[in-house]
Amino acid sequence: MKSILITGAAGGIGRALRAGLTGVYPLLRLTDIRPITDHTAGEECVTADLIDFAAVKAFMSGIDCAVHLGGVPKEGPWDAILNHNIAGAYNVFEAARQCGVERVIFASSNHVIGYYRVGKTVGIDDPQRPDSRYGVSKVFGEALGRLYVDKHGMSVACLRIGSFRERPQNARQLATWVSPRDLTQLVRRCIDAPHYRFLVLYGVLNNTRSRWRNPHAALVGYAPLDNAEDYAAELPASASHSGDPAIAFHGGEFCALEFSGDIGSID
Ligand code: 15L
Repeated sequence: MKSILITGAAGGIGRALRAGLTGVYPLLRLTDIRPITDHTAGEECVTADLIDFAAVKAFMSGIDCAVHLGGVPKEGPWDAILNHNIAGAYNVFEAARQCGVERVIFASSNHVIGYYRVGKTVGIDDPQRPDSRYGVSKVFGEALGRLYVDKHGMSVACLRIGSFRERPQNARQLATWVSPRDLTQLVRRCIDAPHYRFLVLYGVLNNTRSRWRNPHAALVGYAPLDNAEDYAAELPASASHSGDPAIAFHGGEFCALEFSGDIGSID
């Protein structure tokens, strides 16, 4: 892979990836709805809205591997999720197909499986249980990936990213934290790995308290270096309110947002 595209490159994950990928590949094309003006040698910057298919197709031209981070990074109003995450993801996959892009790495999220109880370890074959409109948009993106692999022979990796932070900030993140250097390693492994069809990987560390099985990690050679446990002593102990959706389920606060269901009936 020689020409790499990052959508959503001005965001937090985008900036970290940019730092780790610049100079590694002959071309790194960065795109975002916000202008990026400080490009260096080997980087190209394109300001574009993912809703604009012609613009997406233009920045996709000549790319070998697209890393799709763009969109709303948390729960949001339906219009925003529909446009930026759902239509945006469609435009990225479809433009990639039309431009002959070999591989797409899709930034999915742990919120596709948010409504599993924290006592259950979740793998990649468990049915998705999104916890938000945002989570639904990531389920949609993963389904698009599967479609473009089966129908068009594309190579796709979906990364169910956990809590991307410099360091874990609360008890939940002792299970869900992913550090900038390890997420960068995961993306590089997914770019560089020899041909694969469809992978689903948790973007998480080997956290001692991890709740996610990550069988495809070994396939791409992802070997995380950090472990949230190193910070456990600095963080308050986890509360045990089984009646609080923010604590009972994998998705944390996203599960509690707008919640009006019956927590006891969620198995
Ligand atoms: C995500 O997918 C979000 O983008 C981020 O804002 C965090 O909330 C993270 O998940 C998480 O679960 O901690």
